[in-house]
Amino acid sequence: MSSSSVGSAGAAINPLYAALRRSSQKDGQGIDHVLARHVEGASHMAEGYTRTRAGNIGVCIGTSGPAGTDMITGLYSASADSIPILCITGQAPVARLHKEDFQAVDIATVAKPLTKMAMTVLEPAQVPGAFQQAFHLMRSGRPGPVLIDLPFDVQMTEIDFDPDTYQPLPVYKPTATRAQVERAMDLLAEAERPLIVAGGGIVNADAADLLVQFAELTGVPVIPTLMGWGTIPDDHPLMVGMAGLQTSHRYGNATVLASDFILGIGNRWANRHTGGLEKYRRGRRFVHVDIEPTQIGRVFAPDYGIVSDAGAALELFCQVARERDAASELPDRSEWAAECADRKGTMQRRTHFDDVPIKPQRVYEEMNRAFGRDTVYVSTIGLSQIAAAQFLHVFQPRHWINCGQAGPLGWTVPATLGVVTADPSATVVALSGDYDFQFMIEELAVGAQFNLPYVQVVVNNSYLGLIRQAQRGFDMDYAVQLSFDNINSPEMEGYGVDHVKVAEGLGCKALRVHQPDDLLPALERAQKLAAEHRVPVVVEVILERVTNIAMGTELDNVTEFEDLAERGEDAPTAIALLD
Ligand SMILES: Cc1ncc(C[n+]2csc(CCOP(=O)(O)OP(=O)(O)O)c2C)c(N)n1
Ligand SMILES: [Mg+2]
Repeated sequence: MSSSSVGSAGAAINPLYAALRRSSQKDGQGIDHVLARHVEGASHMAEGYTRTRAGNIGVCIGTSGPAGTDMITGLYSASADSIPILCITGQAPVARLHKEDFQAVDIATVAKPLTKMAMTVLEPAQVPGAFQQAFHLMRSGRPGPVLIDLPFDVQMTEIDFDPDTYQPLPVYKPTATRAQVERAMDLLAEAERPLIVAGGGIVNADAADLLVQFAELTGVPVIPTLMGWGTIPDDHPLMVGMAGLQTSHRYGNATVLASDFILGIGNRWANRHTGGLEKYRRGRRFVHVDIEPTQIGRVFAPDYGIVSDAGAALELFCQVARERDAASELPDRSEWAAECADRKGTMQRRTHFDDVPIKPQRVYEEMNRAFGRDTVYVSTIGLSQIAAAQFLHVFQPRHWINCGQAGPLGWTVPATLGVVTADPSATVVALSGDYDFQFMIEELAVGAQFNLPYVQVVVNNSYLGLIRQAQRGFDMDYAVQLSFDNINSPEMEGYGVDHVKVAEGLGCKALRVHQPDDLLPALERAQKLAAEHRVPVVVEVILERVTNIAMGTELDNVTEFEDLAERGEDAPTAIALLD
């Protein structure tokens, strides 16, 4: 089997690169390598690679000193979202570590709080054990990243190691007991308006099918979190919306507020999902299932907690539900589910606007038209990402790939390259605001060099839009503008950076759209260009500079800045059509 690594070379990691080179020459059996243009980019590529398929672990490699510190953001983003990546750094020779050698930073200490293990291997004979432990930890319990730091002389030393008899350590995953699941089912049975909150732990456990089975068996509607989006298809009758302050649906929030019980599985009660806890908790009971014992009770004390891998718990939940169903002991939830479905069918936001410059809502409407059910979306943060979660549709797990907790700008391009590397046959569409795109735009060259085709939508409002909107509360518009007169591209009309020229300069194809009716043809053409040239294709959409996207501070006070949908034609690509 061949596997993939990304990174950027440097003197202190050359011995490892020498071994990689020998490995990659082994005719499809070795480890491939993709050379990143920025080492932070390598760390996000590794994340994208991991997030694409169950069992994947992306490996990012850098030299000593600044390469390690560059990758810290990737370690943060990975640990925050429970994503295993292996980060390998070069280091000064062991005898020089205390002497302030060139580029000898104590990266293991720097990385410690962001990893499950961060280790400078001081003895060459410990190298196999360090890697064995790394994979054991990355895969066990709550998954997360590991950093292994290899001093130059440790890399150079020959040791005895027999790969033929090497055995990975068993992976540890706690499992719910039957008694625990029975107890949770009893609490569920006592509720009148129950919901399941489905988190990213279900994606990590590869257990979306079990979630849907359990929801169908019990008839209990599901609210996916942003990290769990796709665990139940958007058009499933029991998918009743996302809840939260930003990346949420009006009907999702209304349904959470109408509920009297929530079974959270593989979720972490993120503050942008719950909003104020007083409002979120009042009038409802909670059961929390999580793989990490110390997550239970971290945000608030649930009425009942179960420490379990989401998949193992859902197996048991399905089993108990099936038995109770056979004994006619399951409550009928059809009226409550119909009420939730009714909200989904009526509480929609308007997307159909003909304005020029284009309003962002229209972009997502056209993306829904252009891209099919199998599309894998990748995004980071900003008004762009928030609106995407409100308006796009996701039908499968791992088809919304997002750094939910950390949200580092610049993540989208490199993470998407990792996704395409992991699944070259997938239809991949990335979405960036102009600022996110500019943070790590140089990685486009990696896509051009290594033939990693995808469609990169850039919604350009020439603003740090989310921060501009947040500054309304301070009555200011300060240091958030990206606009200037570009002396080389007067056609940008004050929007500043000419993303089309930059993308072309980096070896990609690029289109620019000004008119709403040109969006669909441009998105379709971009897909064709990607397939033809096998490089990233950028679609830059010139947006209205100021559009506020719906958000709030509590589930019941989300401000709607635009008109709501009243007729089907106002939101023609919504899942449940009006009229
Ligand atoms: C590294 C980093 N710095 C700052 C932020 C804070 N931040 C979040 S969104 C945002 C603005 C994003 O602008 P853009 O990508 O153009 O998206 P828009 O909101 O305009 O759609 C900023 C500065 C961040 N998330 N990451
Ligand atoms: Mg912007």
